[in-house]
Amino acid sequence: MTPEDRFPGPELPDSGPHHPQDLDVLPYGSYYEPPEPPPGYGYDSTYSGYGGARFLEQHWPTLSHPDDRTVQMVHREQPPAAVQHEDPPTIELGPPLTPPLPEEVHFPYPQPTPGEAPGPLYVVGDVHGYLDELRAALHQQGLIDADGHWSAGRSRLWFLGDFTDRGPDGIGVIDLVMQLAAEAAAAGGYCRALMGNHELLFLGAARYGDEPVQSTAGTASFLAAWRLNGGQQQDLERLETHHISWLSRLPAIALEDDHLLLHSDTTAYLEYGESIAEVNDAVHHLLADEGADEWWDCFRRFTKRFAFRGQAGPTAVHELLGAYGGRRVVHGHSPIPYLTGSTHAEEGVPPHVPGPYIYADELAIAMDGGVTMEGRLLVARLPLN
Ligand SMILES: [Mn+2]
Repeated sequence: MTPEDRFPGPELPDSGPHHPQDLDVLPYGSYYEPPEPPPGYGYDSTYSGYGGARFLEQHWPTLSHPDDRTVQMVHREQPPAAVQHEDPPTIELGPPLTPPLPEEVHFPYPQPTPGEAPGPLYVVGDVHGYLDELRAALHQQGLIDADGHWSAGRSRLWFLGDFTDRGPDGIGVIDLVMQLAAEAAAAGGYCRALMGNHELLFLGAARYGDEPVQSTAGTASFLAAWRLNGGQQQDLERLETHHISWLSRLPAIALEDDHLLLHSDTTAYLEYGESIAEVNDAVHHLLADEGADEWWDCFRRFTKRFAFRGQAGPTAVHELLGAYGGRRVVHGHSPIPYLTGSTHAEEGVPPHVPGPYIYADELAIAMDGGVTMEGRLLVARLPLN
């Protein structure tokens, strides 16, 4: 039994999906927790049974622009210092960690000269409508300026999907990513994005609404499932044709510098093709030509999670790498606090997410810092060591 097979759902109204696998990120605290955790599950040395998982501490500097409104828009409360000291330490396994990120803000980003090699590669985890947090995180990495415009020259930026739902401004997030895609291309770099399961859900809600779809566990509808999974009415009302066109053409997977980028930590991609092009073509064909039932089936498959956890995790990663290439998978979708089982540290205290989470024998990097549960919106430069 895979972890997602045991994934519980909340009590659902009759109009909603009935199958646990149909559900995405559940409300804080309602996730499946192993009834009997493996010895040392968590952060001591026996965690090596889970592949030597570790956090990569991501230190972000305090910006020195006091009049920087982009950053000042973020008003998230930080946990008290005393609590931070009690947070799980970095796993002391494998080689020592090398801080991958410089301590200073790269702003303005140095402009490359023509003929230069491809710019540095960055990835962004799930955004889920948290536009202010996204702007702040991109600015802190020097990828956008204080006005929200691309400032990273030939850098390559990949979003790992899930732009809308739960947070306040999903359409604003899509607008920003589309804008950055144009600006980056003009500067010789690029900004690209993967399709997450919430893109399928959002597009399905817009296209099929309350139309019943055949779920394996009964009748469901995209609109009901979208609302249950954090769909924001104002996003649906602001969704325009050009958004739909852009979202519908996003690739499901991509390969960059030996990193296999995908949204969900699942091997379900293999059910859509034996190569990256096959998978992406299959999804595009499905969105263009197939009906609600096929959309729903695709959404359900790309909502599975946790395939890279546990003892079978590295094998699952190798399945994907063997088919599509690359030496590591980089994914979003499953918030790091859930992957690490650190969601219930203390009542009212946000989960501690020091940075990207490396696990599955160091074959997988998790990038969803759990911004929807007061974690962190992660932007990381690859490779991580
Ligand atoms: Mn997702």
